[in-house]
Amino acid sequence: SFGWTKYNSLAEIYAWLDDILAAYPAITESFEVGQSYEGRTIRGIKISYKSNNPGVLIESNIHAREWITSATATWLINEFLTSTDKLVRDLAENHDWYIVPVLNVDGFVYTHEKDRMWRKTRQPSEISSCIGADPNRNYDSHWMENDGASSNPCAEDYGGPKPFSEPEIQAMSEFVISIKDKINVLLAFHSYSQLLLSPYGHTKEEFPPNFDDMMEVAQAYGDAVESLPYGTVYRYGSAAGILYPASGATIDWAYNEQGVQISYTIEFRDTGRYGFILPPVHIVPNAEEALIGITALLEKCKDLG
Ligand code: 0X9
Ligand code: ZN
Ligand code: ZN
Repeated sequence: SFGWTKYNSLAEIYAWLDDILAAYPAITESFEVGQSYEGRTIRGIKISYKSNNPGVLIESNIHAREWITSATATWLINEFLTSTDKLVRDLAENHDWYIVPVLNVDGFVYTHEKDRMWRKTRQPSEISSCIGADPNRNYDSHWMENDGASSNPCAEDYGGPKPFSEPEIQAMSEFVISIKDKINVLLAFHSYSQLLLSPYGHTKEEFPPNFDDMMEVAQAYGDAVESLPYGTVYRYGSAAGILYPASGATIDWAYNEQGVQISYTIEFRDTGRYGFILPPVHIVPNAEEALIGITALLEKCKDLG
């Protein structure tokens, strides 16, 4: 059964989503991003309390083994619908939320059933017996440039045979394009390392025009997380600058090609002790950090105009 004291399967998440949609029909709407390679439906939920709100898109669990991301995304959905806290209500009601809790559905099921450490999609390669591409290298933005992705189908950061070769990423790109006039913020949930990463991912020699604004926004997130009693610290910078070059990632494509001005990768807990196999006792504290961080981030965006 579904809950936040354990990690849930895709079937449990989708059944819970149906319960939530049935319980809040006036403010929620179900949407389908598309179908995965293995034929699963990639589902999402829109939460909207009123018209003309600025939109926020959350992409979660693009990497299969990063279970804390969908656990956090579902917890946020629940808070946006049920919280009685004034700050949370304001946050929920003054934005339109488009949340995709599990983008890489095939990989996610595979991590539950076969290999907990799987990262990629599950589409076979035509040139190798290795399976899957790194979905966060498959978007059509500086695709396969520099050292930001591998052309080896057996590599964990294989960019795929061509941009948007992975049906999940093709579908997500079409979904983003369909709502891009309604969103000003895109957050891509990942784990782990406790980082806020802005564009660019493909080069550390250049920085986006609004980089200073994005760093202020990131600092607001980090400061908010530090205001909680858990002692968790986030670092921030451009993805290529403080992590490593990664081309063809969601946030870079959204920023570079679709004009989404605030586009962030958030790497959740921890810093490596448990890594991807983060014990379930971390789910709620991590989600609380995400909630207060996102609140501060959006508040700062508003101040910057
Ligand atoms: O490598 C990735 O795709 C992300 N790290 S993870 O450990 N979750 O795999 C970081 C992506 C950030 N880079 C760009 N946005 N370019
Ligand atoms: Zn380029
Ligand atoms: Zn990731």
